Amino acid sequence: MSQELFSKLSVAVIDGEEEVVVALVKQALKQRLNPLEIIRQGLTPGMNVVGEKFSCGDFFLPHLVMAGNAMKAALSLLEPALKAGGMTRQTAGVVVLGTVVGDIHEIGKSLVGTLLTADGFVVHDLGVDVPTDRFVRVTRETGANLVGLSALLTTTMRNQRQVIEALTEAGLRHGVKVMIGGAPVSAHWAQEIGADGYAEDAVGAVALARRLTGRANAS
Ligand code: HCB
Repeated sequence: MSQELFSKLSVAVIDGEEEVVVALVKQALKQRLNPLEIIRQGLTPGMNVVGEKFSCGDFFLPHLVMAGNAMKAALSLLEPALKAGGMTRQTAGVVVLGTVVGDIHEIGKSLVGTLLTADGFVVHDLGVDVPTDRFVRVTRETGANLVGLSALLTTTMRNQRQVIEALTEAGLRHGVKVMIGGAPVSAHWAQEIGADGYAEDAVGAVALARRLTGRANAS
């Protein structure tokens, strides 16, 4: 039953049907389906198909925009449930989070922020297209112990390296861990640019954040 609903959700995301997506998410919440599974099995597979179709020229920019809007509407409906399902309430650490300069993809980054908040982290979400020096400034001002960098474009991945270098130059790198994510990014890239870790999705980002901040065994 839930599988059928997840498939419908994927199709609605692919079609960029925001109203249908919203109605289906409401239905899923009413059925008490796990919000993370709604994202994993319904919304994300739809987004992946949109990306593939865009790659091969079947879809164009408006399709990305419509799917993006549908996903954002869905996530704002799911956010209260995601936060209510938070695993712990203790303050776990302070995170500065953002999508690097030149890149306006926000959905994945925001989802990471929501789940980190739910897990007890204090999250300073700087948004998208964040200048490198802003990451440095806010890390210094907040005393953050973790920086999360998102990049969805092969052309902006290198700006993750730029932020790490700027943190080093500012003398902040020893006191802060850096985790990276985004579709073109990998564990190998994290190693290459001197990041402390890579997470494939928001659940992985929470686990990584816990590990990097010394809370690996916390419930
Ligand atoms: Co965009 N776009 N896009 N796009 N877009 C991608 C990313 C492509 C892969 C599509 C494709 O060609 N297959 C592609 C990039 C190709 C490349 O560089 N290799 C692409 C392109 C080319 C572009 C433009 C250049 C298109 C153009 O203008 N011609 C343009 C770029 C503008 C710019 O940034 N300067 C563009 C624009 C857009 C929008 C604005 C229309 C829209 C974004 C809307 C928004 O965010 N408000 C958009 C969308 C929606 C996509 C796709 C379809 C979905 C992205 C998404 O939201 N996924 C995407 C294709 C794809 O990725 N499959 C496509 C869902 C979220 C939940 O996943 O991977 O973002 P996520 O995040 C995960 C994960 O990576 C991890 O956790 C998240 C949650 O699970 N994570 C982190 C992310 N950040 C992390 C940070 C951490 O510290 C830890 C983990």
